[in-house]
Amino acid sequence: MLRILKIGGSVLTDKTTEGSAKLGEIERIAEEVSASPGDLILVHGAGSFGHIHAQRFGLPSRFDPIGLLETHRSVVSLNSLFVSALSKRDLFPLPVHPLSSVLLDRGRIASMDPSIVLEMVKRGILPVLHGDVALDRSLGSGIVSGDQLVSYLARELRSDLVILGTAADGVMSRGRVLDRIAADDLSMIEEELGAGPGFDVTGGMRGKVGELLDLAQYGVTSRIFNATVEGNVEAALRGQAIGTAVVP
Ligand code: IP8
Repeated sequence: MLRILKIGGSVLTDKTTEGSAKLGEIERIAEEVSASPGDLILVHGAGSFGHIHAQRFGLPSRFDPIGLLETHRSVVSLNSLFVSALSKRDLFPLPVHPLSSVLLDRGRIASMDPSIVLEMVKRGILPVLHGDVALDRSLGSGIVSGDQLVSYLARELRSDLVILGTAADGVMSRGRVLDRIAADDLSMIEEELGAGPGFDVTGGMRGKVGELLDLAQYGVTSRIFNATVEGNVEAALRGQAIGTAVVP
């Protein structure tokens, strides 16, 4: 059973302050991942290690090689923190950097070789991808969100479980968490899908729901849950139905 887990940048970092990692949360999540062994691809968001930099350099609308380098370097440093925490638990993680493995076209993944991460999983490795800057063959520079990576990989690799840990309990409407959401419900709740606190260049909850509804078109159900609540990452990895299901 192949699982894909994304942990949002708002869980791992303080999105209001540049480069501030929540080290205790990174350790806790690594621990919860280690408590649910099995085939897994991990993706994480950029949080305050990417969105603030991207905004400063005018990415993705401006092609700025220095901005690409600075933003990438920063996200890689968050990736290294996460990979270190995972490797302490003998999860055999390896970083996979989208900048050098993804080509975008107008902001969407035009090419990426999913067989690399699949081969890692087959060999007992835990691939750890992240939201990143990338080259865009039409626009020059681009940003590939962790959410788009999840949607792409889940579709290409036919993942059995797709779960996104955020700092919210799920998709909210009128103050309560929705059990499920399908494409037809989107117009009803669109106004409520705001951005969370801090900087975000990839659309916050709105971007996330959009990517997962895209994935749902291929018949794949995914879940958005609160990864800041202790025990939830492990429960979601075990297939427990928490948060909001995004359904076909
Ligand atoms: O945090 C964004 O990835 P996300 C990547 O998954 C950058 O949306 C570089 C801002």
